[in-house]
Amino acid sequence: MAETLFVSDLHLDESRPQITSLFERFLAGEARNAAALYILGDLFETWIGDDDDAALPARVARALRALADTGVPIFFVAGNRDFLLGAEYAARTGLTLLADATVHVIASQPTLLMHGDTLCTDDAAYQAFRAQVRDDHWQRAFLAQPLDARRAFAARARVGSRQHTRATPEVLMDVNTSAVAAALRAAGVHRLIHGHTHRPAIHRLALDGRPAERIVLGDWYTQGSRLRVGPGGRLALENIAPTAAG
Ligand SMILES: [Mn+2]
Repeated sequence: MAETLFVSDLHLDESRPQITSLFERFLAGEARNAAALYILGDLFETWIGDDDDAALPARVARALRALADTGVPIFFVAGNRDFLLGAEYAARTGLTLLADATVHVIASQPTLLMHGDTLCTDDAAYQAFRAQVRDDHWQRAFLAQPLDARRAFAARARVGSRQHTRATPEVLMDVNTSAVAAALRAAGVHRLIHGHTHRPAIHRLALDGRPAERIVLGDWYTQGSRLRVGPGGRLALENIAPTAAG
């Protein structure tokens, strides 16, 4: 029986070609045997629109399409970097777009799937920024700008994000435990899988007197990382070593 695979926070970028290669090998290798692949946000470091004519989106589209064409379903939840990834790129690659906080039954267990940024409720500055850029009017106005202007905005946003990360206490950048409990309760489930914080772990917790789990996926800055869920629900959260060939 096939496993279900979860990844997030690859932050694919022209500056880390070896990570793009690692992801291509993952898609052409172990992902071929998966029951499904879930990408829970921040696949790309930046996303300025599906009409971006840069080389990286096209390269990644070819690799995703090759996997989709073998019949492996690929699901995508947007992250805080690639929330503008839309229907056009999904059609090109074979991705199925999911709303944040979707429940899918994984290995017989209803599982809440999120990027994770909405759980970081202690970071008020980020949540204000998020509300702005997730607004329909803001997005339409942004996407109406020429590609060069959008690239310049994305570059400024990255600098701002780095400064914010440096200036914000670690504890504020992690999930809020009340927000986690509220999300699980609202969904009526006892298992949550998310990314975003780059703090890979399997947390066991108690929710209203019942055991629950929160699985945090790892980032792909210097290596790969993925969660495997076996048909019986067994969890394996592991790194994928980069190869010297890059
Ligand atoms: Mn993120």
